[in-house]
Amino acid sequence: MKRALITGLTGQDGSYLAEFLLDRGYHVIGMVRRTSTLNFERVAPIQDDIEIVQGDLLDETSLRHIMREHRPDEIYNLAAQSFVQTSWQQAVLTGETTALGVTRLLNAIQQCDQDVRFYQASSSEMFGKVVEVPQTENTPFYPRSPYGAAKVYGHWITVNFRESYDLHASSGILFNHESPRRGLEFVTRKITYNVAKIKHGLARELRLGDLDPQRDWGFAGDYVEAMWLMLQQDEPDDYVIATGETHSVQEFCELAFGMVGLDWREWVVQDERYMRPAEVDLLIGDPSKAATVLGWKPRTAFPELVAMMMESDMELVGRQLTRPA
Ligand code: NAP
Ligand code: F7E
Repeated sequence: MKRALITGLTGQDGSYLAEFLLDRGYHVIGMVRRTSTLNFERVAPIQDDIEIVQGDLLDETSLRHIMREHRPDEIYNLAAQSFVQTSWQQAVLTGETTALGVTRLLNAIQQCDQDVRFYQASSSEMFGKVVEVPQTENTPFYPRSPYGAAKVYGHWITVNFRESYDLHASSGILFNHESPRRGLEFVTRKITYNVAKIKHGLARELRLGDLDPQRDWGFAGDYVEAMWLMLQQDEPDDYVIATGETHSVQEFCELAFGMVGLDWREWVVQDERYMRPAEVDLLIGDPSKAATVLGWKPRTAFPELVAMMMESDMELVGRQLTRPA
């Protein structure tokens, strides 16, 4: 039985990846950090099938301990301070976790078991103010936030450890991927959850920032398969994972409101508080290397993704309404 360690188990991607690996017969070890209240909501249905271990990307000793005690064959480093907006307010913490955290984990691997296969969750935010359209594995980086800058560091330290120590370390440059399990602060889920509240009469408006940015949005459930495929290759490498389509925040609003018979223009209010000091205007990835080498293709089209999230949030808000006081 193969053993996989997932950092960031409690996040959106961690939960989908854990399900994916359990289905393939893996022993899944999920790293979680200590919190005063449990936040296992996303993994609740599979919690008993996973070995949960405590560790923190800020604490290298905890990572070495996990390596020695649990001897994983594959490590998926999904843990990060992942919210771009917060990265301006907490730039140092973002760097400690999202950048140096990768080095701490790679150090632990290098010292404990160099045969481990390692996946780093890199991001399209590294392309930032894009210098090429569409973006490929060879497009130069131009990050536009402390988060983007931290991910660039995490990406290059992964490449460096691969080249320095011959580690099987791969980096997936994933474009935005969403799901009903997306955090409520990210724009897609903020939209679908609030549209559901408006439709149920629980909210009167939706306050958003810039409606013009365009993103290449895919479904998280499709993207975790690509992470796994990267670690099954004979040679480690870097791959862009994307749909090859781009849509604006406004288009997302139009679709989501339209799905429940509402006109977005009557409900959306623009609010300075959600504008960013520097914006990423346009992201669109070219996933052809992943298609050719990994045989990976996205399965969920954009309207399907919006519909999946809308249906889930309509049901969730409906349940909240009918719950006895
Ligand atoms: P997410 O939902 O924000 O999950 C982040 C996870 O990291 C959570 O489990 C969180 O734990 C954990 N974490 C944060 N700080 C930690 C620390 N110091 N030590 C250990 N764990 C820590 O993110 P996601 O959307 O699943 O994304 C997964 C990864 O892919 C992240 O690295 C993200 O930056 C990257 N990425 C995401 C996208 C996307 O569109 N989703 C695209 C490209 C790259 P708590 O639950 O305790 O907070
Ligand atoms: O913003 C605009 C905002 O926060 C998308 C993370 O998973 O994907 C994610 O980063 C766009 C931006 O995601 C609001 O300005 C407008 O242009 O959903 P988001 P993100 O910043 O693209 C990348 C690939 C990652 O790696 C990250 O970890 O939407 N926008 N109004 C808004 N965004 C938010 N959050 N809230 C608004 O009210």
